Amino acid sequence: TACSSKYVLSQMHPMWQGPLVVPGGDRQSPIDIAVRKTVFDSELKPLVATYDPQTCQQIWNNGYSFLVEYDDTTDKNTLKGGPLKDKFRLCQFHFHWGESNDWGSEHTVDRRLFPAELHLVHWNSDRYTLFEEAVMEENGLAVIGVFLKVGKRHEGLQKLVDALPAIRHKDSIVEFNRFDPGCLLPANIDDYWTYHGSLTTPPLTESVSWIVMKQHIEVSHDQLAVFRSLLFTSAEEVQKSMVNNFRVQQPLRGRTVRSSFT
Ligand code: SG5
Ligand code: ZN
Repeated sequence: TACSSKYVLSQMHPMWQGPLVVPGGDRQSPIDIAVRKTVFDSELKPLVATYDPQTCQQIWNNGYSFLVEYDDTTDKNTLKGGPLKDKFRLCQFHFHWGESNDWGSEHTVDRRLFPAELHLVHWNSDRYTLFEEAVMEENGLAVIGVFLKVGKRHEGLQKLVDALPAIRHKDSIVEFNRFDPGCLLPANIDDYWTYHGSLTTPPLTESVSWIVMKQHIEVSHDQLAVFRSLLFTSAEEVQKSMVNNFRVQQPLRGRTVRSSFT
């Protein structure tokens, strides 16, 4: 199975305290999407994302990124279609970003880096009853990736940006309500790439159907600057800016990246 082999990860990170034994090896994420090597698959359906802003609960700094969490005890936020055979439920979204606008995304397109990347994390609620269960299983998770580019200010994102100063330090949590995650999707969600991969943070399990949007969204330099004002550290520690919270790229190892468009 995907989790049978183990190897020692040598990458160091605030969240990856020392060498860490992780599962897997053959289908890790993130990857570079080499556009000419992607394969068009006419069987790929349009994605159907249905979100209820009322289920938004809180925002927290987990010491690696900030997470906006949703009530996932019922099927109020679902993702279907696309490459997915089952129904998936949103539990949280978060971002990865760089210290400058020249890098920060986890995935790349023809080696092109973006200043940030959004991840909307969903788990398979047809087959599993809890996120924690789905995380360990093949086909347990579906994550939508959206690239952020610097341009004009993103109105939807601003409500989130305004909440960030309250969770500057690691482990801080504040209530956060009525946020529609759909407002962070690009206008065209029918064009995407998809491949089988892993979580990009511990537990790094190879349980993820990745759906990476072709279209990016635009945010302002000032909005990204507020992301960079967050801290990896708690109030007692020497301040360390939360930047460059992305994993290094992983080998494709014979996998195919499919595209929903030509
Ligand atoms: C898992 O992977 C982690 C998230 C982590 C994403 O969903 O969840 C767990 O391990 C809980 C069992 O971590 C948490 O939710 C903290 C408890 O998200 C982050 O750490 C924020 C970057 C990472 O998913 S990803 O592959 O989309 N980057
Ligand atoms: Zn992520």
